[in-house]
Amino acid sequence: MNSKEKSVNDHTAIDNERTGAAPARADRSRPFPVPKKLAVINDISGYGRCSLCVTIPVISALGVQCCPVPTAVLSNHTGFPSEYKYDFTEHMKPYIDAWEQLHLQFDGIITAYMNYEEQVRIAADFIDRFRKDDTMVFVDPAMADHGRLYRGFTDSYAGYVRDRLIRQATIIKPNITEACLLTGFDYDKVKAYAQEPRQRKLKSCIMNMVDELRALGPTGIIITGIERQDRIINVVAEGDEVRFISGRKTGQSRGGTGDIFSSITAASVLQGMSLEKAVRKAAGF
Ligand code: PXL
Repeated sequence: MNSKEKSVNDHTAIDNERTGAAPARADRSRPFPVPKKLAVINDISGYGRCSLCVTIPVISALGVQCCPVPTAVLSNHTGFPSEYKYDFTEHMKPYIDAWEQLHLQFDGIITAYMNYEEQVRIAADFIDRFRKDDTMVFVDPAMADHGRLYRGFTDSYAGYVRDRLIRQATIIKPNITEACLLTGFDYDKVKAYAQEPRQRKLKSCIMNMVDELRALGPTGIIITGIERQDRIINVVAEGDEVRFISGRKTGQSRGGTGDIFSSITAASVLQGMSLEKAVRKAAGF
């Protein structure tokens, strides 16, 4: 192949990537499956089965192309007593600019673990630049669990995520700690309600929380990890419907559960599954 032919072919490949069109093939009778593309803004934690290390294989296994935007490279997640971290903030902008030069577009965008408010700003800008009319924007606030912020996060981070990301989202997936931080509800009170024999107070409190989150803009709201005796309740709100999905608790909760949950839910919705069914699938994994 001469160099001119090669450059034309390279362009065709880029155009096909961008538009989702099937490349020219000798046999046009067989359909060419073009995977949906999901950009994922998250860190790489080498040890601890979380973030991009689980997101990439899970999304790929579901037949969706995962396109990572790394926020940092860590030796392990911050649930361990210490870690080495290489922050990627200053590289995110040129990395994203390079994608824009190729006119890439995505069927879905997931935002997850970020460390700094500057990264939240970059993620919000990424959504503005890369979303199409029908792009699903899936926001996992990824900042806290079990009533506490992850190490390294400041109290102001929740407000920043709410104003910059939740307002742009199609679907959000806070765990119950993050939902409390985003809405100002008292985590300990919700936890106590969840232990009461009757669920009336718990449900009324969660419904108020859902209303507050819905008022910010997202049409799909998933609140995960409400522990009630030996069960875990996940809440799914879509349109006016709110469902409480209860499943058996299996073993201890581990870091990275949220990333797997987001990956399965987002990839399944992109493949045409209803939000409720996608959440049931993710919860059963
Ligand atoms: O998925 C949660 C997560 C992701 N990335 C890092 C984390 C955590 C949770 O602790 O520390 C670096």
